[in-house]
Amino acid sequence: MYTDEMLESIRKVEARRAENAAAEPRRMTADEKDKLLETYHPDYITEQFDTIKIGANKGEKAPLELVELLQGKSRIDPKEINLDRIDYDVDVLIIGGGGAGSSAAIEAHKAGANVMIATKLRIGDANTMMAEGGIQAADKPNDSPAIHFLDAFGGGHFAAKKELVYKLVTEAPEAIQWLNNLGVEFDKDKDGTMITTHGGGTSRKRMHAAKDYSGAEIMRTLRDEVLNRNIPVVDFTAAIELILDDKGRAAGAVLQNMETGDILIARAKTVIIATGGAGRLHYQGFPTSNHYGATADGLVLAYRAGARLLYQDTLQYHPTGAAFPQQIFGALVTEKVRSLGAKLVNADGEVFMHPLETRDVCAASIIRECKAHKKGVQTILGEGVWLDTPMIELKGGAGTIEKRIPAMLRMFAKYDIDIRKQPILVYPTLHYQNGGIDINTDCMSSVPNLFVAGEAVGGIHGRNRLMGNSLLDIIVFGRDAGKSAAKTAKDAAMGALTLDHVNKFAAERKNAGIDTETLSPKLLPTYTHGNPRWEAK
Ligand code: MEZ
Repeated sequence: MYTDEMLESIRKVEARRAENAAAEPRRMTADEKDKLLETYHPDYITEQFDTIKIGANKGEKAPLELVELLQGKSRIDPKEINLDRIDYDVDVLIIGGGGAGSSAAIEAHKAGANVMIATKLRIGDANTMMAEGGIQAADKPNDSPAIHFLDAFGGGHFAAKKELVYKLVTEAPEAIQWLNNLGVEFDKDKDGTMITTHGGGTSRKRMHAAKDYSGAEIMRTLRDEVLNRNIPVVDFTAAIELILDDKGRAAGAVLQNMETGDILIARAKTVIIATGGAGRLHYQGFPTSNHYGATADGLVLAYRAGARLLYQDTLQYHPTGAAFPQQIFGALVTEKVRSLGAKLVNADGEVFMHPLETRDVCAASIIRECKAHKKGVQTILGEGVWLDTPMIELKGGAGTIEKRIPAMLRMFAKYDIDIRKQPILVYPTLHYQNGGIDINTDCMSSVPNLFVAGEAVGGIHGRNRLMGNSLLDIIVFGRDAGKSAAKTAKDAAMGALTLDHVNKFAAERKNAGIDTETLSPKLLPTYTHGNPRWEAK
């Protein structure tokens, strides 16, 4: 499968493999990291950002693609929407059917609420499903939530909201037990002890995994639980605008059937946004590891309703997206590959960094190796560096790859690349939205009765998330959002439904001289448009 030039470079990698495997690359100093990030991390390319002109974050910066959507035109004309014709009437409306939405639905249902999930694709079509390497929790004797806190807070450049990190790490061990009891098949030793490994930026081994299908296994379990509880899931139905009541509280959503284009009204005492990330906006032209639905819809809906965003200007580029072959360009190569012993090496077979630096540092380091040091390997679509996977079996013994990362083995085997024998080519891929909607510890946004969970939240991870803290946050914050929303719904008063905020936002657009025609929320990536089956009317 590899080209002759690639094979020539692989020979250099092989020649140094034993020496590289034994080496312990040094960690960068804080100053070195700062300089590296400023020079090579995509978050620092100023011309890729614009100033937001309207709404709660007016005057702050965000990526160009997001600004266009945040300031976009509504898909509805409020005059044409009949808010008296209610199609769904529930206590808790959950927008999004991934891990956070499902966890929220389970807890809200357990609390006795009448709950419904609306999702523009199907339940489980979400970034949760795509997560591979694992979920963090400090539940081993040599670890503690306090140490987990320091790792996560430091890894996020001390920018996270401390109270949210506290919640994340202190509720983590219970989250693992909850998943285990629901039936997630975590990797365990013969005596039943959970196997844990390191991730980038972790000072203890606290990554719990189900091989390299961790997200899929968690999503399978959550989906079963939602379906077993007979929680209604309205699929292929997108939320295209939130509905507020006359006191400014969230009170439902305008939904649109993705096939027929029909408009439906969901009235709800509380609403939870769990719409996930934004990788399919392909910021700065990067490929993505994300699911097709990741188009920042929740941020747009909440913003138009008046909610504040936090750290909307920071994205995570996973260091190891597949750079070759082109059929899997941008697909996730889990960090677990590095946790198990594979190192990153350049075209000359030289190790150029510690493989478990935090993700932003690691991604910037790969970009520098290719762009500045010119030590990348060229492909049709760009370039990459080697992730020397055969090192894993040098360290862990024959059979480790098949046992611990079978998904990786299969993904590359389809293209005649045996990762046990040959390295793989990687380059950063757009993976995660570090920022999102600002919430308090009850998961409520600045709009009353509007809750948020999962990747749509900003502030849990500061300006950089560590591996495995996202599968964790969808469970911790998903469950808590479900509980809080159900509790609030119990004695929530609801006034008259209104879409006045949509008119107000349109007026703000006009006053700011914004006359773009871009409709938002985006719902689907640009390249699905033109396909009549998927184009929302
Ligand atoms: O948390 C993640 O993003 C994750 C587990 C990804 C991975 O490398 O597997």
